[in-house]
Amino acid sequence: MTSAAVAVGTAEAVAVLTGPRSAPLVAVGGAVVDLAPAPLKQFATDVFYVYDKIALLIGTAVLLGGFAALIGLVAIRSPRLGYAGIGAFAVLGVAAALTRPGAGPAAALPTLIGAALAAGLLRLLLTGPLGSPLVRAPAAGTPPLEAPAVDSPPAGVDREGRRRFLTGVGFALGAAAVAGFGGRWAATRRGVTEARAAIRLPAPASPAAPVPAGAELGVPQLAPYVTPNRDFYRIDTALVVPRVDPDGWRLRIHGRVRNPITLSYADLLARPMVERHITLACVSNEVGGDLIGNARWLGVPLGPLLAEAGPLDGADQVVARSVDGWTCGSPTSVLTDGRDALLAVGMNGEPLPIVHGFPVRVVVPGLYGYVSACKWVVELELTSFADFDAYWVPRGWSARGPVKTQSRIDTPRDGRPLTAGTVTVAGVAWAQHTGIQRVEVRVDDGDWQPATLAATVSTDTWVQWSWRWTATPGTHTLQVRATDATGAVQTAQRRPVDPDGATGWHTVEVSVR
Ligand SMILES: Nc1nc2c(c(=O)[nH]1)N[C@H]1C(S)=C(S)[C@@H](COP(=O)(O)O)O[C@H]1N2
Ligand SMILES: [Mo]
Repeated sequence: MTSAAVAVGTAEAVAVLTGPRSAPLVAVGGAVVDLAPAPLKQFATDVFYVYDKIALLIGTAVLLGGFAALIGLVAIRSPRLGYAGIGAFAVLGVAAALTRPGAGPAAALPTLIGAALAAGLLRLLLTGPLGSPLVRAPAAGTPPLEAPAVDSPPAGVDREGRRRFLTGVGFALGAAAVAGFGGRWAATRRGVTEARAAIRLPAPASPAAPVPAGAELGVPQLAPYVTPNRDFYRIDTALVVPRVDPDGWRLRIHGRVRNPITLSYADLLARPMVERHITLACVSNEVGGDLIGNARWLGVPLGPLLAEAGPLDGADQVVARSVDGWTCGSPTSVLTDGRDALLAVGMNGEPLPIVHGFPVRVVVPGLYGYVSACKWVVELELTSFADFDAYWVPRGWSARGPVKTQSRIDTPRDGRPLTAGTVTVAGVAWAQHTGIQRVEVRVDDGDWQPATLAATVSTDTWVQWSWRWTATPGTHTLQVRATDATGAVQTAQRRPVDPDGATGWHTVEVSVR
């Protein structure tokens, strides 16, 4: 157990040098994430929600700890099996680290060094100067029958030995903790935060349309028209947030193109920038859920860049690849139809926050994030839908993910006690790149009542709506539905988030006194 703590702790420290994703906990955890069957992953996500990553790391640590305790017990009986156990741990860790996307041979180092130290420590504990009381060999000349029992060293004789043993163990555990947590801390602090803080983003050649005063209804509990960065939802598979240095960053546009292009961060910033409000939504957003946000993005339009690369015939999919190997695929036709599909570098007036994809990510109005919004993007590969399935597709999600028209009631909240009289019912509705024409509310299956729509800057964002209700005492059900700009009414049919986005009307129950 102590040896394993030392192994993992040391490995975490070494991983500072070889990159956080080569640390054994992260590597094994990452492999677990990628290999886990979709339903299991969905279960884990449902149960732990945003804590699933922490839970996975803790779970992996507990597993390793249990394994280590086992090695320890075995080692007392047979040191050779103990070393074999450490060897097995090393093979597992190295295999996980080396098979992570983008891993070089150096990725094996943290685990190897950690395991070597663990083996050395095991040796010390078993035979060395720490003088383990557990496997004390009978003194020469002592008849075997009088040998001390393995689990109860005789009092007095071995008290000193045991004290030294426990001190050694405590010291090793402490050092392992310092190395492990220190390594993790250094790994997350280094460099990139400073690089991000030093960036001065250029002014956009085409600035965002100012948000009209009428976009914000100012109703308490109603989601603000523009979501502050700190409140913006976060979804990704990254156990450790990738920390990409903008100086070393390159974007490769390649695959089925006439003219492959490689861009540096400086190349990107030198191109004419546009700034647009775009509402990003997650396909996993339940009806009434909050995995959606609206931000002002600064970036380079993708359409002209792709045109320069010159997609070849049949290249109907653009696969964006993240530095951590995650991929998503968007239809080439969507990225080149003139909408503001962006390689974004700025979010609400600052460089992209690290968790939202610093230094560069993709944002496409009208597509769910899992088929478009690649964070920490380093590659755009032109291919076809027939030839390549992006990350979530083999895991049961649809290859195409246009956003579905949806509406949400933000106030009153479900189950909220209200006082009879005038109650403001309000929320948001979205149909990115199509636009919302109408929002209606109904009470207890009564007639649909038209809500008032707030202003927006474009069809690429959500819109706030409100409706004044004269509430009467009793329990009531409120429902909302939206109609998009083409006249299509949001479907009542309840469908789950998989494979391509939830449908149904958001419904809340309130009791009025
Ligand atoms: N590299 C990477 N990019 C990613 C993902 C991911 O797992 N890895 N998840 C996508 C999904 S499913 C969504 S909904 C959006 C969320 O972006 P946000 O975290 O900035 O809100 O990021 C997308 N980009
Ligand atoms: Mo998502």
